[in-house]
Amino acid sequence: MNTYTLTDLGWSERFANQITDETANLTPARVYEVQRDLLLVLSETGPASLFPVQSAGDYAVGDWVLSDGAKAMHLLEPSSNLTRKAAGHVSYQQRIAANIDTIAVVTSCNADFNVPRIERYLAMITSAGAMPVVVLTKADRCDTPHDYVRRAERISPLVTALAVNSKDPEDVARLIPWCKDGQTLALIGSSGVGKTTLRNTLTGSEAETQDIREDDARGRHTTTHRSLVPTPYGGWLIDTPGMRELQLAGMEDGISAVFEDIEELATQCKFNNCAHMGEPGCAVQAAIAAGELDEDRLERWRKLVAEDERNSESIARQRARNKAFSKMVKKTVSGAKKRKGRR
Ligand SMILES: Nc1nc2c(ncn2[C@@H]2O[C@H](COP(=O)(O)OP(=O)(O)OP(=O)(O)O)[C@@H](O)[C@H]2O)c(=O)[nH]1
Ligand SMILES: [Mg+2]
Repeated sequence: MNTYTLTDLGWSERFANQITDETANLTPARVYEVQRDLLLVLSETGPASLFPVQSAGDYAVGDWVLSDGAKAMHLLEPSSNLTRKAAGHVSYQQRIAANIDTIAVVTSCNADFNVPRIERYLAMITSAGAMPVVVLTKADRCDTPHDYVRRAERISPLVTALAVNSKDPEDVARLIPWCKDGQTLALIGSSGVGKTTLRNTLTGSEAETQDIREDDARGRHTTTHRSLVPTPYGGWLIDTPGMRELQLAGMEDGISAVFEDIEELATQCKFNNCAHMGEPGCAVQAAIAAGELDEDRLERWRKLVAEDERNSESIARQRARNKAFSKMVKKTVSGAKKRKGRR
């Protein structure tokens, strides 16, 4: 692997400002892969592996850490932080990637294209503090790729969408502005949409890709871990495994941004606490009646707001339980030490 300057790696004043007198003797390094008990990092002196001082789940690909040569002693506050509620019946927020400037929602011009899912991703990306783009792959397999571009851009003014054949370097070159000169671009989306194919075309790598199932266009979860790789344009790319489950938590601001039209209408309702369920003077229902707002979109907004609230509450409850438990453990341990001391 080449060596890079800190600027090449995406370092900025924002991170430099977090260095204190106590940490001034440590070396900045950027995480390119999080393994179970090890962080793989890049610094000005080249690649290295570091032991995490916190649990591995506290780190994400793209993070900046300060290293003493063997351990990641300090984790710097990221400029953007992509998370989701961890999959399954657990209540915590899982970190996916950090310090990403732009996140591409990758979906295909086929049965994978799904407006509710794109809305979810957009809320996640906006809450993460990154800029979203929608990349519509497999344009070469579709007669009307521009219909997909229009449908994606209609979702929100936040969306810039482009249709590409992921195997065509000329098409894929349209992504270069987001992954050049120290900029980081992450690719997220379902399995089989062509994230790794885009990565291979952009970076000239040969990471494994696999055909999708013919019947329902679903992928086979070929990529199994997240990694930060250099592009030939002086920037960085994060390829991710296709996500099976995508639940929101703590993303109220992202939902508001994606559904700004509804939230704006809601400010014009007669009652502050209008539930838009048929109250008099409801601007949201009036917009539906006038054909200016899609009723399904209102339902999707309600669903995401409720899901985000539910998950945020269960995460807060779990945190409180963990805190109470560790307090109890500390008390028991210190009680035992005191008793031992008295003997
Ligand atoms: N014709 C065509 N095929 C594509 C395009 N993009 C991806 N493919 C094919 O779609 C299949 C899946 O692509 P991958 O790049 O493995 O998909 P992925 O998003 O990385 O999938 P996971 O790693 O499972 O999350 C492969 O057979 C690719 O060759 C495209 O734009 N056009
Ligand atoms: Mg892949």
